[in-house]
Amino acid sequence: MSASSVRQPHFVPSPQAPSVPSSTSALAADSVRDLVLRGLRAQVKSLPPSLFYDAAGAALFEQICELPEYYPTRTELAILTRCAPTLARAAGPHVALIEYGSGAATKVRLLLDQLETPSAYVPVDVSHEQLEQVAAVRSAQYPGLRVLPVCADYTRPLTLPRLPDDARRVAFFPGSTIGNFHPTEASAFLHRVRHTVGPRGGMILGVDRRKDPDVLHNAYNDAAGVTAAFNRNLLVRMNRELQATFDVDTFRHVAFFNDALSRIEMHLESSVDQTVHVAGEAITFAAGETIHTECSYKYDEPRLRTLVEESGFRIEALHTDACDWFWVAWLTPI
Ligand code: AVJ
Repeated sequence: MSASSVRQPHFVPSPQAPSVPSSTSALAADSVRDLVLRGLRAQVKSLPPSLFYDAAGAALFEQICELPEYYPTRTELAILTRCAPTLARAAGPHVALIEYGSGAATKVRLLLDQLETPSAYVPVDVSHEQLEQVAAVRSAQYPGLRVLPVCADYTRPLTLPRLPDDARRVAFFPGSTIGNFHPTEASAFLHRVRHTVGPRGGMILGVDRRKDPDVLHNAYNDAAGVTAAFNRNLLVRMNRELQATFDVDTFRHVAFFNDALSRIEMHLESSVDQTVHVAGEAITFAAGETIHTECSYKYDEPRLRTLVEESGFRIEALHTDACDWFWVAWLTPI
């Protein structure tokens, strides 16, 4: 085991929390409270999707990925399996691979197995526990690979550890998580990635495509109710972490395709007029009022091209599946 090459996670200080203790996630308790209260005080209530991923939420998401209706994970895996050799050839030798939102870091193996002498792997994630485990396991599996975990919320600017000077920096952002960003935020994020990888860099980006609305609808309204549980877990989390008083049974999981904005929207809809307390603050709901918990944008080629090009990248290759449901895009700086 080459455990010596695993460094301690590199914590990114934020203005509110100058040092993040190693026992917690990158989202400190006070920033969770601030995010939640800001979202629930607003005229139109919303919560950021990054809050889904506490330990229970991360486990529910792993279950979602196995659902028959949830096509993105297996579709992207099929594309990556087929195209990893092509992607690895395009990326070249001595790559420093930076994965945004590494989670269980399963997909990255397909790339690491094909890359020619990869020099570093930088998993970035908010979940400290998962990050440490991933770092230890991947480091043991790939002797000679420098594993440099970063515990951070990548939706905000972050500082990376020092990488080998000769390494080509390649960002890996699979899972179509780019879909969680509104188009302007998505382009700001890609622009930051472009800056991070530099003029010789590259990016491998997973993108969910526009498709039959029924297929989309079913993927977010699974028969087993796992997506509903994932959505409602936000309420459970607030009850536990913020002394909130949500009666989970009075909130309904709602997910639909908004065609005009080309996105799936997830909401939690209150079935009654009620007042809930969150971190000591009263929040009122009218019957039928919702908390908007997630957007998942679906791209067509013109929308993707616009996004990529306004961010300083160009589309070098678009790899897709037999159903044309998903893309793995290889991007290089303009
Ligand atoms: C992790 C953002 C890609 O948008 O499909 C799955 C999250 N939400 N089911 C998605 C999710 C509901 C997922 N992403």
